Amino acid sequence: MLNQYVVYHYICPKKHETMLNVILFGPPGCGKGTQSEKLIGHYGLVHISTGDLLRKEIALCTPLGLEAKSLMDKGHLVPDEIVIGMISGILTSNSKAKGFLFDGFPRTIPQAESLDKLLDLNRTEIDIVLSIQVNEEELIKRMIKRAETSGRSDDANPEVQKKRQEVYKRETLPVANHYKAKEKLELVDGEGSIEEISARLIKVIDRVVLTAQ
Ligand code: B4P
Repeated sequence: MLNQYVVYHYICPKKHETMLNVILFGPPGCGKGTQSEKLIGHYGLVHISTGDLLRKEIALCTPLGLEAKSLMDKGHLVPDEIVIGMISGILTSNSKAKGFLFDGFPRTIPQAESLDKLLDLNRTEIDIVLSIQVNEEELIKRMIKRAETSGRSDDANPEVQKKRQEVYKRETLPVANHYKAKEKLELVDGEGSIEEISARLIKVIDRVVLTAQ
């Protein structure tokens, strides 16, 4: 019995205690991208936005970008294999990071399960999932405003925006329950000024994660 214990701890050394891995979760337009900018600066994390990564591929007209564009323009999600492949590469090439801020990922249960496995391989895990709560009327207002300046083809069309909200409810909302079952989910009010919301997010991270260390 003692030998088994020793072997287990030799093969499975402790998790990286100092890493901080955060998921920003919520519907399209809730402010994930906006708040990510604040949090990565505050905690020194590597920012992983699957939306930004896909838009870079689109700008470069890569085969992946062309496939992604046709789906994103209709309000659909990009296939899990593509997105998981992108994340896996970034985790590997940032193995010395202080932690990661996942923005817009995972968006489906298979993506969440793959992320958990990838982090486990790197002897780390998700510390906290911050679910940004914004009512639908406010979301629509923000998206209309963003469409005026973003140049994003998926922002311009109200039908596409509606589709994205439907896809969110059907495919992405279950991800919240996945992390709720692991006691990682925290709901945060996403209405008010950008600074007020950042302060709320930081307060929750500090309370839940840093005091637990
Ligand atoms: P994303 O790029 O993730 O975009 P988003 O969900 O629309 O926006 P976000 O929540 O970041 O809102 P933002 O801060 O901009 O995804 C785009 C598409 O890529 C998806 O539809 C999908 O097709 C594809 N995709 C991405 N990840 C994928 C994945 N994992 N799997 C499959 N497909 C994937 O805020 C919105 C607006 O509100 C901004 O204009 C901002 O200025 C404003 N705002 C923010 N906070 C505010 C506040 N407090 N008050 C007033 N306005 C505010």
